[in-house]
Amino acid sequence: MRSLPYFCRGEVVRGFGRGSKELGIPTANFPDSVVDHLPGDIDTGIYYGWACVGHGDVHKMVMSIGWNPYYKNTKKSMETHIIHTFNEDFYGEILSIVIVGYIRPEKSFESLDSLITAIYSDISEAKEKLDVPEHQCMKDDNFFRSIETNIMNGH
Ligand code: ADP
Ligand code: RBF
Ligand code: MG
Repeated sequence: MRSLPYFCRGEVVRGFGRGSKELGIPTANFPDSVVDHLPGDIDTGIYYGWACVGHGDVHKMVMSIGWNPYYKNTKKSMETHIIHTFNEDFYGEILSIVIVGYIRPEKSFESLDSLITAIYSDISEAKEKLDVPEHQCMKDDNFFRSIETNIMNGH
């Protein structure tokens, strides 16, 4: 995928509310405007990278891009699970992410439990892969430190 690393940011909007309630794994959803801007060579699937909420710290993340075949969604979504415990929800805040690598395609599962097990395995894989120096340096990218300037300049 030639477009990786892929940097983007956008407001955190409401999804179906299933992430935390049904799976115990909250995912911050991007609006359609961000989803529609994805380059054509970024396929649907599960990815890992770095994420930051507003001016906060940069954390590891895993994300799902696509139609969530287990739920048969009709709208493509980009959902980020930040590997960090937040005390409060952050709907309406600006989420900045960089996608650095691909894990697997989206799948449908026999049960909710097997979907949850797959997501936990994605989280461990992401944690491990993001520790290599090539990916660690992305965490310190200026993109995460100059949010106002970047927004003013339309990036
Ligand atoms: P929705 O369907 O509205 O996206 P979720 O159940 O997926 O609902 O919950 C997502 C919301 O949970 C996020 O928008 C954010 O405000 C909050 N949240 C709390 N902790 C996290 C986290 N570690 N990663 C992502 N979102 C989180
Ligand atoms: N949904 C699927 O239907 N199939 C998947 O393989 C799948 N993998 C996911 C992997 C990760 C790391 C995350 C964060 C989500 C994944 N989801 C998948 C999306 C999940 O169904 C979705 O987050 C919830 O439905 C809440 O919107
Ligand atoms: Mg969500």
